[in-house]
Amino acid sequence: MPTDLSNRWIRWSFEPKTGRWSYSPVIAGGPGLRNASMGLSWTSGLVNRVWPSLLRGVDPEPMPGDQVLGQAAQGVRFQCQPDERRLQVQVDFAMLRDRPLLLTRMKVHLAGKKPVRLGRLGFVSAGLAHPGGARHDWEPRKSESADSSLSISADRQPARFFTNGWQSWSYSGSLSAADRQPRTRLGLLSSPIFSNPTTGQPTGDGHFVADMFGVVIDPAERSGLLAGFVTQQQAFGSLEVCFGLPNPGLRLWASGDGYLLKPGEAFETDWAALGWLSLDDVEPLNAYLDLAADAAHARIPEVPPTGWSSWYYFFESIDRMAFDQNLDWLEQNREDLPLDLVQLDDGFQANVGDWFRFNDRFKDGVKPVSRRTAAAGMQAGLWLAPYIAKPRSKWVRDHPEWVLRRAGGRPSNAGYNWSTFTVGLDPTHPGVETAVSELIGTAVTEWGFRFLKLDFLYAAALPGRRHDPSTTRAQAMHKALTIVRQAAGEQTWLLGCGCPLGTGIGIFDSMRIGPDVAPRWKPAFQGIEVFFKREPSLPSARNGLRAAISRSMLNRKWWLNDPDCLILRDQDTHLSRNEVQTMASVIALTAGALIDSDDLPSLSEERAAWLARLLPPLPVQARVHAPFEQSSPCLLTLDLSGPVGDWKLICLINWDDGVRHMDLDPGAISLDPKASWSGVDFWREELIAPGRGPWSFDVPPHGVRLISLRANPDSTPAWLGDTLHISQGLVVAEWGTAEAALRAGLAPGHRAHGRIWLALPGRPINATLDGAAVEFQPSGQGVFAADLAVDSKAELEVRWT
Ligand code: 9PG
Repeated sequence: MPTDLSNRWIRWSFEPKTGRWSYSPVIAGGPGLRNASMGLSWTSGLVNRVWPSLLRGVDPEPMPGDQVLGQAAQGVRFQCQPDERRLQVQVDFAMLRDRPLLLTRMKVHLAGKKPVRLGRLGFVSAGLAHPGGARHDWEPRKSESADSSLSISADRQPARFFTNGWQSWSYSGSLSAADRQPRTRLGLLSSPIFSNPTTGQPTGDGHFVADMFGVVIDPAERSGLLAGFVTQQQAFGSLEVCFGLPNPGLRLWASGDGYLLKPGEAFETDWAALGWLSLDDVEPLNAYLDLAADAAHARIPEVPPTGWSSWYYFFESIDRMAFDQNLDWLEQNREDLPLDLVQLDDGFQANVGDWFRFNDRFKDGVKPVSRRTAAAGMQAGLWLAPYIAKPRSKWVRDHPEWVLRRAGGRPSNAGYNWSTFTVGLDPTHPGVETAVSELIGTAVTEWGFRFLKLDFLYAAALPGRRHDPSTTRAQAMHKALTIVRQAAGEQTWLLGCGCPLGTGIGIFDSMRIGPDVAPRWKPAFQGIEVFFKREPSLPSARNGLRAAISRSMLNRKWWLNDPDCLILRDQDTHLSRNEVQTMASVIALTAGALIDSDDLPSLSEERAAWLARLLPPLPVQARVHAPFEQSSPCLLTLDLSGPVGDWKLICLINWDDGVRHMDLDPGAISLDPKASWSGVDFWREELIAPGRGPWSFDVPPHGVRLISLRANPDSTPAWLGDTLHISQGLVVAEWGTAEAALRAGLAPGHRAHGRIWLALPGRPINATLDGAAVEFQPSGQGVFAADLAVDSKAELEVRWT
């Protein structure tokens, strides 16, 4: 267990007597290096004292320079004594001046003559003690100084852990100390897909792991400890936390993956980061997320993609005719639904691993696909999975040496998909590099796609022997992604999918941040839910939407989030009307990519109208409430403002299978409890009558209540809400009132229809939209509603008595 401080770890312990944390670096495979320990005191995020006093055997030096990762920093360096193999470890600790984070990294240098293979590089291994007191203060309160146990597991509100999953599809979210780490029960069919083998999959209660970063949460103290890695380009980082008393613990390590360290050479890890955070900050992870973004030069496009994908209706059976019919529909309906991107997914290629030939459904290849899409005024997108292959594919048969293999020569298992066990390709092999570069280059320049969805990328990071034995899996992954970015060019939009997250920062413009959605709420296999419904990463609307929320903080920090597609149809689906509304609400409010995946020509008028109401995408994402305290957060809020004033969008989500009664307290969403509020229920198209709150809502199973609230104005007229656009007010671009009249410039940006609600001082007597009469009906309490059909721009005039 974690507190068992074997000699494979850096030892991290808290000394109650001195109030100091100490580190003893020990490197995997080597015997104990001399003890080196230090104490750090941290107040308000600034270094105020570093004690080099507890050192035994090692003299710390000041770390050269005053910057780390481009940030002002101050640090110390420990050069540990070489062991008998003349393997020498250097450990740096640095504190950033402007961000409340402690950074540490390790460098291993081999002076001896015999090569060494690197195992785990341990950074932290400790029983976890919460020092209490101010949240950036690493010194104990005097009264608590004897307590070095896990004081955060207070009975009232037990500790929690936020886990970040290995790749796009892996489970992420907050877990309580009584939970177990979510994992697949499909064993070798799926584990290689969803989990990092060097992270492990614990099975006990309160025993958790995370990839790249995680947060230990103390709900009672409203604080948390972030532990993770800033970049993932050198060695994949893992975090393990165990809440089991009496031996709670935490460890953080980087995986050397058997990297062959040659005489005279050195290996350096990515920087790890540790920091206390406050749950009451609007985004507690910002310091860490920003640092990681800066360190890897994150790409954050201004505008999220809107579009259509072939996958979630046609799946692999997409053909040219179906594609063209959808494209034609988009062209014909452009005035109502101006979507930018048309993305052909899996199903055109001869085989996964045979990309330069096409199947019978795409006899003429995909060039006509991009050409027709461009002619229709849209951006063409193509799906490719360059680092995974089916075992009988051309690439594998022609080049068995490209395949990642285990020691005995058997291919590493990339998981079961497309009715077979798949294999991963070795990006350190020059043949793979050439082939993938050629594929990507051809797709962009020859086939004409400036948007590529690159899928199953984790397969490049499978464990296995590599052509270059002096490569960790993270370095191989980073190489794989650098190859595709270089081949695609800077101008191509790259969407990462099935990708180990950290390595994708700086490469991808958008990133899938959750499991696949599906036209059903819970996962199933061939229609059977029984055994599969609890699977955390199998395709299902629930799994996809939960991740869209739990990873929403990554949006516009590391890339634009891709929450996966909207499935809006009311036939060929198991999704209920409520479930579809939840999907539309969550995908729109998290404000990442907005891609529909239905057969558009067969979409009902109602569902096409729902899609139109999500366009254009919201300019900012909603705030997720209690993301670290709830495994399935159920409240999103978004503050908006425009010419009609300020308002708040509120989305209550019911993840349960039965109706849930949910109370909404004005204070909890920062509304003045003394003011009177009114608004509109978007999906029910109903007025929320003026009142003070608290409000109670019955939220249907797997459904939402999406409402706007605005302070009742002292003087009317006022815009109370609308169903023209999900924002309930952003369509109003101009707003002017005179004595007994108002003029509103409406600019939905496309043809839109819906209802509006106005609070008026008198009964409307004359209302027009671009000169044509509009009829208002009273909704009570001085509110009047009208149905409008607006061209991309229109002027509304209302006069009253
Ligand atoms: C195409 C699809 C779509 C989809 C991708 C990806 O075996 N699996 O666990 C598994 C997970 C996801 C998956 C396929 C298989 O879907 O996310 O959008 O592009 O590939 O094949």
